[in-house]
Amino acid sequence: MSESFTSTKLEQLHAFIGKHFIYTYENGWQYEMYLKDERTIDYRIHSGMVGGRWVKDQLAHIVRLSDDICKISWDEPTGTTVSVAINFAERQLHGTIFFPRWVAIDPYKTVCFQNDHLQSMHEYRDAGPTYPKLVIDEFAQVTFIQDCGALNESVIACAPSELTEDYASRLNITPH
Ligand code: FER
Repeated sequence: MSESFTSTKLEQLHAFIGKHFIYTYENGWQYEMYLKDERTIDYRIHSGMVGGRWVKDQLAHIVRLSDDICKISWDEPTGTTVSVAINFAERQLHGTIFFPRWVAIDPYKTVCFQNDHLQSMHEYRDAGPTYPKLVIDEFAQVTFIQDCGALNESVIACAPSELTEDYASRLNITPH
């Protein structure tokens, strides 16, 4: 199969770029993601094992699977790897998260504004232990979707705990 057939073209991602959405995994973990451009995501984690963590400018692989479905995959500075497929039409998502052992043992070490702590995340990652990994394989319900346009730095701009009550209730975010 030719490369041009299997790879997603930039114009096929236009429908997805700028999307800002909130979702809750069946295990109760609540996440917020913003597709900032065709290679970049910002996100906040509202509850769950690493609730409170937030990240800007994570490099990601974003592909189109259908007009309504895209898949986003990335490798964190912590060594956690994530792949998320989102069906915007049915407001359903499936995420697979591969946590290195050190994150499973001490999840709070990753709870921060990661951009300010990239060096320590890399040090933790390299110190391990990495194995056995903790694999989380969960469906989620998407509870909120809006379009914010590309490269909007105001979408994910503060810690989950710093959101105003108004904003949290408009976005249907459950305080943790
Ligand atoms: C997600 C699942 C996991 C997600 C992010 C993560 C933004 C990241 C976890 C981590 O870095 O510990 O759906 O979406």
